[in-house]
Amino acid sequence: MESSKSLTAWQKSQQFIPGGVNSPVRNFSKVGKHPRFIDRGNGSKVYDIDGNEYIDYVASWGPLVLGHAHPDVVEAVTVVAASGTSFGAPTLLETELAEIIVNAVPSIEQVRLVNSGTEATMSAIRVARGYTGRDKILKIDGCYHGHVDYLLAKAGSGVATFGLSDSGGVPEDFARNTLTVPFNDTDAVKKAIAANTDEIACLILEPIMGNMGIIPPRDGYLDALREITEQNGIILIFDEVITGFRVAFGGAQSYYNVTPDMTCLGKIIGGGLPVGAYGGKREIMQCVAPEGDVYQAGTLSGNPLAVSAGITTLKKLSESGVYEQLEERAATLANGLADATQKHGIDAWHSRVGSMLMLYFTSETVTDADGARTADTDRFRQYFWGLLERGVSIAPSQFEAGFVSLVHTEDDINTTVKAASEVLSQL
Ligand code: HOZ
Repeated sequence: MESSKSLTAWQKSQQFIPGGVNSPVRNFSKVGKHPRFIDRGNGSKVYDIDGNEYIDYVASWGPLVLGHAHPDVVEAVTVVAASGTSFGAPTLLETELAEIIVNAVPSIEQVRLVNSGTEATMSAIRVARGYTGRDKILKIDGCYHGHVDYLLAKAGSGVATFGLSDSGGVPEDFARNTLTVPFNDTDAVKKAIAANTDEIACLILEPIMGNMGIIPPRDGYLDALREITEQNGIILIFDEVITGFRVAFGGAQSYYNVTPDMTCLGKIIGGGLPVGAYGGKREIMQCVAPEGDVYQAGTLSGNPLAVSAGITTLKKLSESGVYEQLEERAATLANGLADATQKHGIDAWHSRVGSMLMLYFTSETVTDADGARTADTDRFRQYFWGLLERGVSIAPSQFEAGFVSLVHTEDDINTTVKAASEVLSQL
């Protein structure tokens, strides 16, 4: 497959941008060779600058549940842009998006829009600390909540991809109040709380881990966390930046019927434009300035373009049959991949919740970050390139997620399974 234009583009971008990319995993360094520079996307496909076509399961790392350049999203953004791209003043669109979110997500009575998932988690934790008057926070090994200083300890996504335990540039003091426990382990949570009585402001987690591959919660795990945190006056925060409006219209909390105190959103609610949001019980959100003394602000927060793309996307997702279609297509893909690994005698763990999925190259059952770390990343590298060379694009890391969107056709899924089977037969 010809990729000389991408190679030249990458050589140039590295002169001006660290690693030639604006987010680390994109530079393909953990799978080797060079990244493909994308020219355009349409529906389920992306096209690189050498003219290659790929069936895309990266979906901009989750937001593009309607696929690339959905005509309604493009029209909404175009119409809004013609009236001005930013005002730094309230608009009716912001209330419209907030109302949709409040009506959809069980835990959210009030919501504040920001510009990224990182801002959302950072702000939610500040609010939880302000509300409780406590400093310590509890996070889960392998959960990734953006690049907030004190949340990079034992984080997933790029931190896991590059094998880092945490990030340089974060003073020890900043992470002093971050406690970490394994996923799917309620005893570890109880122990951490017992050792820090009345000191923990919040427990933050991805209810379905989506930055270490895909790791679903065990039956009863989220319910147990709800109970334990409630008993101890700890704010339970679900980071639903990936799962929000992805696994169900009301997110993982409605999928599993467990309501946290606060929720962080991003990705899908911006329809492919930069966005984030955090919300929760009215009483807690009333701590946010100007109602309360917890400060958080942003010049481009509630940006009209992002908000209009988000509203259009969420309206489409509210139509009947949408989540059933995502489930059916993703199940067909996951089953096809499982059959292929079995047929070719490959040790694999297949993980899927709704339209999020991951194939781990391991003989272990993956129920937490340590399980995910047993995966053979060299095998993943070969699998990744085999797929890419056959016109199928997945995230360039074992520790990210694959996303099926509403525009993936049966044909796309069959082509993908056929390509994967060919690749697996050669591993
Ligand atoms: N680390 C994020 C996904 N888990 C974003 C990756 C990117 O956009 O490059």
